[in-house]
Amino acid sequence: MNCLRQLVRIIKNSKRILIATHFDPDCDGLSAALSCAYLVKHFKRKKPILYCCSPIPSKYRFLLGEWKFVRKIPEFDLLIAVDSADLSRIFSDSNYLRSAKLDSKIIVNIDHHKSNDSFGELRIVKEEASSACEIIYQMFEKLRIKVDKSLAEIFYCGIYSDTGGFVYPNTTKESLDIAAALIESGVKPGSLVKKLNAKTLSGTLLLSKVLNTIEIKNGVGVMYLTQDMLKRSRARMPDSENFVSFLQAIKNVRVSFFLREEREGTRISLRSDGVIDVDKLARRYGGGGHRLAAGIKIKKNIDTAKQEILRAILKEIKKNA
Ligand SMILES: [Mn+2]
Repeated sequence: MNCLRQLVRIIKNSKRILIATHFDPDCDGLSAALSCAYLVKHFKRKKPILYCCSPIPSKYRFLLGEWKFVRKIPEFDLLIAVDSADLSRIFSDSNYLRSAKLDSKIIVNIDHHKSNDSFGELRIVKEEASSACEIIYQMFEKLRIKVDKSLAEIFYCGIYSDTGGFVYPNTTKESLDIAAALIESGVKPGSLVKKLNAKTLSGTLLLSKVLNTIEIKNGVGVMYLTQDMLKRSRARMPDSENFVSFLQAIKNVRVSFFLREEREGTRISLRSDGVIDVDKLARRYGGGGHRLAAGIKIKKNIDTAKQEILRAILKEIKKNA
């Protein structure tokens, strides 16, 4: 039986369905969870529960419509995990993962990360897909389920974000064909993207502080964000989600990384033009992602992390030269 028919059967046979996306959710992660909720709703009278262990950034709330996410793990028998390379991205509480509570559950893994560790009974993992939303859209297409305007907007935002507005190398004919179909379903790209990209003043002030820290060395760009900058610009961490793209857009920058000071260590976003595989590099530090875009969380301060990652990147570039 193919994966899709298996998924439909599992959905039909489950009583309590939990759809979960990763912590610090991005637009694709949220949109993938929401579109899955539409999918489940098509087959079940009872609505699924949506779960994310961190708060939903306010800039994405317009996508939620009738849905809300819970932050406490409820009772469930089926877990559909989206846009997450492994279960620790979903359940940040490692005690929960160790507690064997998941052993009795059916787990479905829908993802497009290269670093996906193949968890779950049913895996729909497509590395070549631009986004998790692209994979889920194709399910609707194959199942011939109608995509209404509000769902089309959700899909469009997810694909738009993960392709950097149809700019990154993961932009394919497939993703653009889907975008065109979504426009046919009622999406107005101009006004929708305006809503999606709307910045707060504090977020823009934060960007100016972060851009002030840019350094470029041998084709590698680096910049950072401290808790103090957040405080001084009255911004929030999610405001800095796409800052790294400013760095990677600079002429002659081949690899870039953006460090953010967190309560326990540093979070790092990496981008590459293809000269090195940043997923491979990130995995050495317990992170991962895609070949051209990846992330790391380490328990070191910004300065130490910066030196260490810069050395690792320069070494990798040299090796590939
Ligand atoms: Mn994604």
